[in-house]
Amino acid sequence: MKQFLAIVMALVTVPVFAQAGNVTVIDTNFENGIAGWGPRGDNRQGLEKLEVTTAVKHSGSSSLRVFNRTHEWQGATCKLAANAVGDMFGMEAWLYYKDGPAKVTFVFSTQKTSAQGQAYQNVLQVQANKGEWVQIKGEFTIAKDPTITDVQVYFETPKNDTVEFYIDDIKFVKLDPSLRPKAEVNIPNLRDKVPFDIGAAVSVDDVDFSSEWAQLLMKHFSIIVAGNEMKRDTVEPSEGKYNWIPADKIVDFAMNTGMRVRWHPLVWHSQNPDWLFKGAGATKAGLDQRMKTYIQTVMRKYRGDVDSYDVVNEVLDENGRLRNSEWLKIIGTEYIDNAFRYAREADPKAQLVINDYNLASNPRKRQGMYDLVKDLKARGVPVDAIGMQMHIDIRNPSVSAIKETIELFASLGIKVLVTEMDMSIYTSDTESKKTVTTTILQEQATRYRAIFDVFKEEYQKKNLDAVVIWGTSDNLSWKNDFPVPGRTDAPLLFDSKLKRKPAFDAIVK
Ligand SMILES: [Ca+2]
Repeated sequence: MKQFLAIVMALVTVPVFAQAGNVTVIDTNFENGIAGWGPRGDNRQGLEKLEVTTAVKHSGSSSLRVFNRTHEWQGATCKLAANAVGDMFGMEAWLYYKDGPAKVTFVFSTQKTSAQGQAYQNVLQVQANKGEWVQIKGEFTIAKDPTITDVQVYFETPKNDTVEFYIDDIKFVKLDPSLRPKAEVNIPNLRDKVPFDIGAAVSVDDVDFSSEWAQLLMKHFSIIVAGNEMKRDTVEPSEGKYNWIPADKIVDFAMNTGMRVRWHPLVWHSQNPDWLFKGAGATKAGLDQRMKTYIQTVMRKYRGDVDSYDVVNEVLDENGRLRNSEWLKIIGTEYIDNAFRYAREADPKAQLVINDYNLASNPRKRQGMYDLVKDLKARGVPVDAIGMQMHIDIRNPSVSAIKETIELFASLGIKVLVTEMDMSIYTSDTESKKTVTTTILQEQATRYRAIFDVFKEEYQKKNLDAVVIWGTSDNLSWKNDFPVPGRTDAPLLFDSKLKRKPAFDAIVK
């Protein structure tokens, strides 16, 4: 499943900006000039422009106008602080536009520069209505990475929109250390309370030993998988030029803490580098070679460290037929066979997984997966396990459907993994934002418990191998702002302050 970049929400329980220990690092109302704000990129053509204007304002008599944008990443940027690494920040700003589509999504992002280059992260987003000021507000952490030499904060509209926009009343504070989330110490270790290996999806920021998220991971989890850093657009941005830095950090963390590592994914239709399906190498034989080279380069590098791979990811459509991906169109149906064979050749001991979503909730897709794996097995293709992503919600699919799906797949003589579990508090892609009440959290806890009871039973029957949760704390879930911008979700076992939720208590009890 597509994972959006980490989104960090406001902590509603504390009036963040009022804390005495906070240090203001940016405070601009554009009443006295442009301060430290400027256009993004090298702006070589001088196209994008910024100016202080009195035509529109949120406060006082002026605001910052951002115009002549030719790319969606162009916006307004400012240096965060002289020494920003390892600190947590609170931010707020007001945004406005008056010409263009009825709605525009504004994104607040960071740009971190180190010797390796620049890393960009979308931190917060807000949907604006034309002609109305909207506030963007929240918190974020800059990882304690001594190689970072500069941190910029900026506002952009990265969903293919170059509208002219206005900003006013921007404030950034370095948060009082007492406000930072802390992993709870005197609670049971989740990993000791379930019989199977239990994992979590992480980002490279989480595995810094100074991070409280790292403390949480070490205490509760025995497997990690990268949410994004092991996807091909990150690993091989141009052909043959590999960027191992983020994946290495995650694998090193696991090796240093005695955790297993899963690799997600090797072959997928999404989050690929632009060159992959283009050029002279994008023929049937050429693309097959590009697939083989990638699979075997990754697996030989991490042989002995990474022990489980999503070899192919999301190869089925909602009708249970093969997805009409570039892989299928260019190579043909044998791309799946080949991917598994190349993988087995590169690392005979690794667990090779076919991973997909909606397998418990969509009977056609479940049957399609069963038929596909049965056929692969019959032809001797080395597939070891079916990965059920398990992005589910607080009502659906039923516990019995989950159990039946695991047992159906296990009847093929292979293992089942739960690879990306989370449980949205929303039951549709259109439901609007709601308050996370005790009742909702209790309902979620009851359902998590019932499903984990099935996992335990299926583990004891030797059907289920491991369970991976798609994240740690709710604020880092990809479910925030997706698929409804501005809608916050609470699908995981820990809240944004890293406190255990009723779902955690229900599982460990
Ligand atoms: Ca102003």
